[in-house]
Amino acid sequence: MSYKVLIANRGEIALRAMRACKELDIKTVAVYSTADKDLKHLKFADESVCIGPPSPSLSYLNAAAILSAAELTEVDGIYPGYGFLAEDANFAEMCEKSGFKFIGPSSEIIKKMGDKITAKTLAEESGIQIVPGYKGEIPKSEDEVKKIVNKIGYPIMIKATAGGGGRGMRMVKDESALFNSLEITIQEAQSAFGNGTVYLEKFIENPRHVEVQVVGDGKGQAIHLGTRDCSMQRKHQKIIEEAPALDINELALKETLEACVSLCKKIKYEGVGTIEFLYENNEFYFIEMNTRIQVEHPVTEMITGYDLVKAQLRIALGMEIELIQNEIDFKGHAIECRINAEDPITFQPSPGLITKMHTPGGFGIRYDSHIYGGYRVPPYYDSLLSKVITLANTRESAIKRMLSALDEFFIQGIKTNHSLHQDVLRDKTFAENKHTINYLEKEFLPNNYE
Ligand code: MV4
Repeated sequence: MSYKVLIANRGEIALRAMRACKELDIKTVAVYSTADKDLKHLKFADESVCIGPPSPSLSYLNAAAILSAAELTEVDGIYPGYGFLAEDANFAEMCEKSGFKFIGPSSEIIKKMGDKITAKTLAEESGIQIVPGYKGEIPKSEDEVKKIVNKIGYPIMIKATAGGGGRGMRMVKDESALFNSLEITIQEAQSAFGNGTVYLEKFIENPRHVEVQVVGDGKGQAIHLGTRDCSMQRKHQKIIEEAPALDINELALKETLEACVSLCKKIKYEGVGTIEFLYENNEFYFIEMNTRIQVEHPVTEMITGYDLVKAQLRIALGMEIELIQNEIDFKGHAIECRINAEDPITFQPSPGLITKMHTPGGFGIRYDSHIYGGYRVPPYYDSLLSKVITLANTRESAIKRMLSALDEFFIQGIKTNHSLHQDVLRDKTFAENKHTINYLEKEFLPNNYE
């Protein structure tokens, strides 16, 4: 049986998917916007189809254009990657109805996890600890609302059920701001998502961001691939990720990993997924589940030797898949640095021509990127250029190896955040693994903090 897949994405993840397809003897169709005709993966695709002008809404987010390309090239499945249409339940449903396999969970599961109240309820039912709060209907009576919030205790977070990834949420310090914040959050959610439903949570003040990688076969079998720590971030953009998350309470970890697998078994989860937590004072608190491959998936691959993108393709196309928890061994520590085309101080995007570059390599170093000398970074998309990943026996040696990799790595012609990475990797708080989600913005970069 020979398969053909359309890769509905661009940049490094399109190249990552292309490489996985080749290893599995899957034929590939690349789609690209007019701004992306020089993308590296197009050179390796069996076919490529231009799907529209540079604007994402007219190309990579244009479901009709992508489905037309799929019809034209008669593919079996569509690989969404991350971003763009990867968690769009309507797109997944359109794929299903047009006879193309959406490479990921069913549209029904994407929809359920996209509704954060439903996701929290499913997680809770599987024994996952959730952030304490209130997910019922907000009562009309102000006194009743006050009672609910006083029981949670200030500060609280108001979150839109249709939000996620930092969108549609607001922190409330005390009762004086409560009703105004509620009204604004509901209004904004209504206009941004067409759904004004909100829920309330205790505000977790200074947590780490720890996530669990899961894989399900869609038939009730599921495994976890351990944790990642993604606490080093700015404005919801992760900059460094690592696996596994260290200094985690052993019992809480064991219970959380088991409950994550239970959730996947219960909903017959298909494909790869990430269950996100806030971690503070030895406790995990579920926040949301992402139903896609994530940018930081390589750190998990490095410590397990398990190819997550190949797993996505195999599961979706009904190929044989080995899914036994006992076969997963965790070895060493992996770190990923995201190199972005941006000013290292102002964080302004810096697109343009890469005049000259040199990539890192060597023992324990992985380099995932679509860029090359002479490539022009277009201004229309995400600024991610390259992911440098190191694997070593310990966290300390993985950091050392990363510093050595970054020493070799240069990009000329555009600005990148290369120097920010070097500075963070040499930071004492980072070295001691004491940073939380607030560290980069509030302590490391206080002058840039707004
Ligand atoms: C929170 C929180 C504190 N308390 N919820 C931001 C993204 C979305 N996934 C959830 N987010 C948060 N939810 C409660 N109850 C703090 C954040 C948060 C955050 C979470 C993970 C990684 C980075 C973050 C940066 C700012 C705020």
